[in-house]
Amino acid sequence: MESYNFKNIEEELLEIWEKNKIFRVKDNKDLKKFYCLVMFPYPSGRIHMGHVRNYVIGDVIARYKRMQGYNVLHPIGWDAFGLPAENAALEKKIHPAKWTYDNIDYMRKELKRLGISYNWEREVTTCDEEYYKWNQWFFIKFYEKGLVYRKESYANWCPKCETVLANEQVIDGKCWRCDSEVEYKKLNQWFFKITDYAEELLEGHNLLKNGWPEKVLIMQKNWIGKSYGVTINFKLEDGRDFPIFTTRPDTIYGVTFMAISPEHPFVDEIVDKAEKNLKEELIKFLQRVKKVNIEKRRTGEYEKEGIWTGYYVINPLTKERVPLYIANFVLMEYGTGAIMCVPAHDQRDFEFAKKYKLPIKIVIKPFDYELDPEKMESAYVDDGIQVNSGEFNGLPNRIAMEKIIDYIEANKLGKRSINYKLKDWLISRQRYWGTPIPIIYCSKCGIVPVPENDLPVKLPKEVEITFKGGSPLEKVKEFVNVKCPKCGSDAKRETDTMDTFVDSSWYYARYCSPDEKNSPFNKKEAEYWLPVDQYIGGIEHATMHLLYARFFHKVMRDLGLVNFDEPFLNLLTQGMVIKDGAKMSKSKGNIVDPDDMINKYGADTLRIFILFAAPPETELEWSDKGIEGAHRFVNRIWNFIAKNFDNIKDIKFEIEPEKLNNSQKNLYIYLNKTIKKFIDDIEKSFHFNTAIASVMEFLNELIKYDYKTETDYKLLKFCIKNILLLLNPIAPFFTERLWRNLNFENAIYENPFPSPDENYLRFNTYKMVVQINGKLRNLIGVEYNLSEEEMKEKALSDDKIKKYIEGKEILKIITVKNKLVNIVIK
Ligand code: ANZ
Ligand code: ZN
Repeated sequence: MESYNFKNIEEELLEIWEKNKIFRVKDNKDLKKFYCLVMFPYPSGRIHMGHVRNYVIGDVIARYKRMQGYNVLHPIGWDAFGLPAENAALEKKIHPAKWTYDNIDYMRKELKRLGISYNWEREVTTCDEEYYKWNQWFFIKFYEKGLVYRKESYANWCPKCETVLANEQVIDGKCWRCDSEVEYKKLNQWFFKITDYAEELLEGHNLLKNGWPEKVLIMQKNWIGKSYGVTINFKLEDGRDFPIFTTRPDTIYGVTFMAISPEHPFVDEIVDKAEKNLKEELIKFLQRVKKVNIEKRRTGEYEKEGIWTGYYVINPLTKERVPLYIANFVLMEYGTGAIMCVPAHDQRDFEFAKKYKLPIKIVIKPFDYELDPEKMESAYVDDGIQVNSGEFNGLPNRIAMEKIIDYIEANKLGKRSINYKLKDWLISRQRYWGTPIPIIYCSKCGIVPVPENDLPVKLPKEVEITFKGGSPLEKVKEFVNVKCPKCGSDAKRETDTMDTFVDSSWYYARYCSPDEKNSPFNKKEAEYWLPVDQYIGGIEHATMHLLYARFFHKVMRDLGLVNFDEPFLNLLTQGMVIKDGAKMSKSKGNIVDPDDMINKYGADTLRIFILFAAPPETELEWSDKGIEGAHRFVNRIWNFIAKNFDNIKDIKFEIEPEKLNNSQKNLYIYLNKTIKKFIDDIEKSFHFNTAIASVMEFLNELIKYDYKTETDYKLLKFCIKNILLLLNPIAPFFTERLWRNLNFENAIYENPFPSPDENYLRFNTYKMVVQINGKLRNLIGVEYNLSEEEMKEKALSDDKIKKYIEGKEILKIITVKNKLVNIVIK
């Protein structure tokens, strides 16, 4: 047999696969289906190791399921709109479209070289008109359902470049290009009403709790941020209502001041009516606070500041009169934009009270010690007993809470309410390389959606990308000027494009029928293929993408396009690939390029290394030794087969296990145990690393065995056949080459995945000798072929042995396979 030449093998097989289109789905809806989806890449230029990991994991699952008889949909596409293409256009003077499609062509080749078994004929590219047309269609459907609206909202604005900046273009509060101080500007922008689905997005987690990682569900839950509380009507001194939202009504007797957001509508009145000195101070304060990036204000990474307004507010329970502040930590977008402040029991209020010398009044006393407001260094936020709280004194605060709420509701001072942190999804981008928002502004008819028949609103090709003077589309007159579809008078197009997260919110459905002309996807195809059985991608998409896609799915359901509730039944989030302890990045100079590795070791080796180095969900540390180890493993299998090739190539075999002698039987059992472990590791949690390790161990046994008789060789060939089948999803090239060399029946991937012979899953037992310092102390009955670890564990957990070693220090433990364990103690 020839020696291992991965380059020839991989090139030759790629050609055969491509020619025969072997990974195409079968057009037979009676077959049981499996939809294996990987998060599609942004075509940035080259595949990186993170992609390799994601896509290799997906490929192994797809190939494994195919061999188990499923009709597998394993598609790929390109998340192709986005800002980097515009950066490239500016820097390199290439059109964003050319840059994008060139990158796609290059990356497609790279993915093919990795041997990923995609259904290439179903490729979807989001910047194609046939794709983004449906983004626009969805926008209009959402609009008709009242799920889209336009609102003035703040955006990052660079005064010098005269353009809106995305959050990632604001670096330390400055424009990434010209370093000017970024300002905050109010613009009319479009929103998707995801908040209408907040409750359902939470409830849907019940369907996902077995299939999704718990941490992703927790991240989504926190992101949605449901809070149970009360809206309480405080009063201004003139009797006007002043509603606030609180989750801690039990602290209402401890309110010593109130605060409103700088954006609160009442602020205008306060400024208007203030006398001269205060007015000036207020205006200065507001100007300063409103410059702080809203993200920073949301996360609280800034010094808490406020200013007294001159107003007082009356507490409806105590009738006390407390001062009203404008405070930068109060957000207009949450609750009512106004809060009651309890410095003794809320940390932010505590810091604020210290800074402005406001009183601290304790109303919840810890169960076992006294608090002294003078000496407190932080707020007491835990449970306790109610004090200074009128008729509620002496009650545990959780009980007082319910009673206080009942009292408030009974006396019409407020009512129970629920708030969500989740905000509506701002989809407007003042950029070129995205889906044009299909809206027309007519001076007579107002906002007019583009009629369905006029879709797609095509992105004009001729455009100048300058990052100056507003959105690029605004300057394309032929695009902007249009006749109103309703009344025919002169009108203007919306020039914003959509957030690219819209594109990725439904792409998985498009793969079911990528050429569908009359709707975003064909209903019958979708009924067969959806939901996605296994989704694989990065944890960084836990909130935005995975929440947006779930939202989209629910709207598609309410539009009658699908008839089930959740799009992704199972989710696997793979860990990062790191090198020298850090994420691979250009700036750190620690990038390992997948292409280089394929040139040096072949795709099979790279795939094995990626899967063997760590279980999928944890971080994977790149190691040159590791990839060499993987390469040796492939060579070891190859060379072992080459060495025995002449002895086994013509053997036709049928194994009759009951006729095997003892050592043959042992080998046969070993094989079955290996198959069982391999399948268990994959089925339980895709632990390919331990699955591969068990094949490595088995290979060692196989190599050690002394082959003499014809049955020995028959058995060897049988074992090799199974090893090749087990490893085929993981390393598809060399296993297929060897399969062909050995003339096994059919193409390797057309064979069923091995399953263990249930009658041969336990080794015979023997009496394992356990010595302590060389002296025989016990004989324990155990199975043959335990690993070193297993032998030690059996010895150490034996009751008799435990007595001997109790309280002694174990210096070392020596094992002799299938024979003895010697424990050396001090
Ligand atoms: C008084 C109080 C006392 C509060 C106490 C907490 C502890 P979550 O759980 O996140 O919903 N709050 C309400 N609206 C706000 C806004 N627009 N901007 C900033 N803070 C706001 O938090 C609810 C609590 O956050 C509310 O309960 C309110 O402070 C504050 F010992 O009211 B609390
Ligand atoms: Zn009109």
